[in-house]
Amino acid sequence: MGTAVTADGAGRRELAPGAVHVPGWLTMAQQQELVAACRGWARGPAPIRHTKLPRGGVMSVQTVCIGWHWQPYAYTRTADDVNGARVAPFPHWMVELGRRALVDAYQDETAGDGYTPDTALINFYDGQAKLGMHQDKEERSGAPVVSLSIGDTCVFRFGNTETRSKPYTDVELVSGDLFVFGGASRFAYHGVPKVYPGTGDPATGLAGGRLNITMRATGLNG
Ligand code: MD3
Ligand code: FE
Repeated sequence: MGTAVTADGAGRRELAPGAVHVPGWLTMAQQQELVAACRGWARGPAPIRHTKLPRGGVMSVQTVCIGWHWQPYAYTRTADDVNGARVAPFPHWMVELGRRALVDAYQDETAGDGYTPDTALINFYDGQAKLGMHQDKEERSGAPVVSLSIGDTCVFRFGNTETRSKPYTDVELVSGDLFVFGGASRFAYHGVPKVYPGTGDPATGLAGGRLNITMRATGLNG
């Protein structure tokens, strides 16, 4: 077929060096627990909001952060563009989930050793929300990003490290999917051009919309 994208028996796919998609990684029980945890963080201490952009717009996606608060284009401990509150701590159980994600994505028992994510951006997409092509480069660390998807299916667009345009690969992300972005893929452009409303299973606890959790290591102290 001449394609660089291959799947093994478990459905792992390496889209590009370091970029691994593991469909169906989360159990329904794990998805339910994550939805409940995110619902709590969405209420506070810094409530979920449409992030304000520097030129006066707002993002269509709604975001709440834990560990560190991100706003364009810096991390702080307090949500200065929301209510000034210190964000919720990054829980150790999520560090452990991130480490297991690296072990499974890279099929290497040692891949999670030394991985200590200290922030997560939790994005909520209603039917209209999308995320334009961007790079995540506020982190002072090349450690992998771990992405977990729950709820409605979306189109995830994985690009290249040079430009926000082609070449890119479109992948459907379904509830329960894991995606790890490490190595050469860590600073690639990516975005979410489309969410398919009504495709999620309400049994997750999400009646509608899409939840995405991305764990990162900021490389910051304090
Ligand atoms: C590749 N979130 O929060 S997850 C973001 O589905 C973000 O909400 C999308 O892009 C979402 O910044 C995509 C996949 C993802 C997240 C971070 C990455 C891919 C990435 C950072 C570097 C490279
Ligand atoms: Fe991103």
